[in-house]
Amino acid sequence: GTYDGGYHTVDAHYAHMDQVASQHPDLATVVTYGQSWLKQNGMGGHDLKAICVTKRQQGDCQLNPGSPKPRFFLMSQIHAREITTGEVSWRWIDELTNDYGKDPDITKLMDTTEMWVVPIANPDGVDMVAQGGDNPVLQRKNADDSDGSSCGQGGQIGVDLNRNAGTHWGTTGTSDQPCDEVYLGPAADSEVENTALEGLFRQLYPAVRTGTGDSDPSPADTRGMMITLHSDASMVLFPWEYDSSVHTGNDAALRALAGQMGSITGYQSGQAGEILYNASGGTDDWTYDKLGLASFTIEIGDVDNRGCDGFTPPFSCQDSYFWPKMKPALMYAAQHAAAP
Ligand code: 0X9
Ligand code: ZN
Repeated sequence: GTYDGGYHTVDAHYAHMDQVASQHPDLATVVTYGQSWLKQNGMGGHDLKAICVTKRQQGDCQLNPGSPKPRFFLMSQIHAREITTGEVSWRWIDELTNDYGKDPDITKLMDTTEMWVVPIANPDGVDMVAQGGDNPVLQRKNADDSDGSSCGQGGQIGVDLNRNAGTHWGTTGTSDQPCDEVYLGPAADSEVENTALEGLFRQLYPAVRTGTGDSDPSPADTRGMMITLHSDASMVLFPWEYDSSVHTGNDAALRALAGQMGSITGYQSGQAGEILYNASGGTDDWTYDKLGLASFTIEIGDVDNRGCDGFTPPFSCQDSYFWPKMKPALMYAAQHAAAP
């Protein structure tokens, strides 16, 4: 189903992924990588699902880190209310599968690279958003209320999954109050949505980094890139996001790639603390820290003042504005997944 003028529910996203895979069995494979908090606790909820999109040859789209093709990983809606981001993933999946064999750039990309997509990283949260219908509920976090079951007016249950990852956990930009929007959770990686995602990352990418990061000069894994989509600040961000006074050992390469995506989109680029705020425990710091991936947060926004700002812009903005801008940025990124 849809809500608020056309935005897709979790069930609609999952049906879309299954439909693409059955229509293009040589181009798309759906993988279940875990269960949401509500599902694990027998209260409804959802499986956690990814789709691997590539012109499949032997060995492709398998859950092992030895894939012959480089992997470009795109995820969205880890913050449930950032509903533009899931729509961008939807269109990315369609573009890759519909234009294979028609558009030479897509064909080349599909022949050489695996595109992994998790359109809905936080399905329980997205259900809450969609239940508001034409007035979406602005739920950011997941549905884990075990730390504070009633938050009252102005509060919001759940853990901020983008503060919960086990990398410099709890050092900056977090709250330990369960009803706050940036509640970091009771422990690093306490949330199943994150541990399942991290398990998927570990199955897809070899761990090439050893230490904990900070001053580790080893190069980013040249076989992978991860982009997590957020909204709506019009920025391209890269690690370290927990503290912009610390640069990664790959600062020049990450900064150059982010700058390119910034010029394609018109967005600012930098470490979070340079242009937004420091915040620890995010997905991008985790995939850089643990796996050495070239990792980015893209904050989709209305940088051109097209009447498309906020978390719930008019649905027509998706096709008229966001997708035409994001497509070339994602193409550029995916084409550089092999050699960031
Ligand atoms: O605060 C966030 O999690 C992101 N901004 S949002 O308005 N979408 O909530 C920015 C995240 C940047 N990355 C990390 N801090 N790891
Ligand atoms: Zn966000």
